[in-house]
Amino acid sequence: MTTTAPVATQEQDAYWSAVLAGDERAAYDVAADCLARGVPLPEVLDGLVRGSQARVGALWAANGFTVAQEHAATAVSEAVVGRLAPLVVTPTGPSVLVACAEREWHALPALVVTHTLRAGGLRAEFVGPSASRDQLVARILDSGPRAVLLSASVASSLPRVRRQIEAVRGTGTPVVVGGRAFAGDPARAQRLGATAYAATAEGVVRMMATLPHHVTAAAPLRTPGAQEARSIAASSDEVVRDVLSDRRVEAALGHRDGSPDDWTTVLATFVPHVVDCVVGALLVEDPAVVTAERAWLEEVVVHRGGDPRAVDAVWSALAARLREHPEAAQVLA
Ligand code: B12
Repeated sequence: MTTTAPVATQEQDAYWSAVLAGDERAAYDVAADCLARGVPLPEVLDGLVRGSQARVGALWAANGFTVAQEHAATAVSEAVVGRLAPLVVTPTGPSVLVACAEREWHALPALVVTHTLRAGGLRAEFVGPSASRDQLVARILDSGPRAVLLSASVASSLPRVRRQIEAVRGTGTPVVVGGRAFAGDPARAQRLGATAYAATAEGVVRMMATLPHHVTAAAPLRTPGAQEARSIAASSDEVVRDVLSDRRVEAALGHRDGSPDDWTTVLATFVPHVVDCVVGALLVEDPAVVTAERAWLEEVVVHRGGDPRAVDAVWSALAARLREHPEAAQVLA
């Protein structure tokens, strides 16, 4: 890699203006100019794409962006990443598969990871968001990668990351996990049975030589929390339905106008995510998974003119619904 020439603030601003204008061509030009003046691809992706997506996330949370604007901004960066990719030298190193957990729709983080790995010399293949276990195992058997990398952005994906880890380890392939769902904590990865955790794609490139060539099947999770997690996950649709029809929650949400940006819609659509976060917290033995989500959700509701006590109502209804699960009750306390 060449000497680091960081992305300049003016370039970040120009990229952000292009994203706001939905101008994919202008956004690409900024990124291509950075590459042309010697900024390495990983830095271009980090400074422009990750930087811009962080602003998107902050704006959405503060009610400065609608869901539609969030999608439009993400689409610009996805297109830019796709167009930049062929500009990088074709790698010849070990091959790796990059995948998202089932129902994990944050493709852009995994895409950025894929291209950063390629820039680091690995032959990385991205199998797309929400990869099913069958699809993933079939691809592993076809291509025999040196390792599988799983990306999870939402904490509610942690239970399905576990399922993917079981599937990947069943093929004997090492599995490295990363993404915001881990909140930088390797213990979460270890409790799920991953071979390793990496915070960045560069970290994966560095650890490649030390990864085992063959791993054994994942041992079953036997903690009391894991047992509860299985039972809650098996009835999660019912749990969500019961929470949404709880009188406290119905009263707190009141009349709902159905708009995707209305706080009542936002809160109601988050209930499945919260239930899966509880399951995830039990598996990784970390209540912070749930407390972090609650604090953020309160902020989201308040910024939309809603009453934060509505979030309390969801938590109380969920705690009441899960009262026969002592570990879950502790996580929600
Ligand atoms: C865009 C976006 C979406 C888009 C995604 C579209 C797409 N095509 O990707 C849509 C609208 C679909 C979406 C939906 C949701 N989202 Co969203 N989303 C975001 C947002 C704003 C940007 C994500 C992004 O593109 N990041 C850019 C990449 C480049 O950066 P990154 O994520 O940090 O990834 C880097 C590292 O984490 C690491 N990395 C990532 N994966 C891996 C894997 C490995 C192996 C390694 C080594 C490293 C690694 O390297 C990456 C590159 O540098 C984030 C906020 C944010 N600041 O990131 C929220 C965010 C991820 N979303 C969030 C939530 C809650 C949701 C929803 C549940 C909301 C809802 N109720 O509908 C759903 C869940 C959908 C699902 N099941 O997947 C939360 C997650 C909180 C949590 N921990 O649970 C976030 C963090 C918002 C927040 N709280 O601030 N979202």
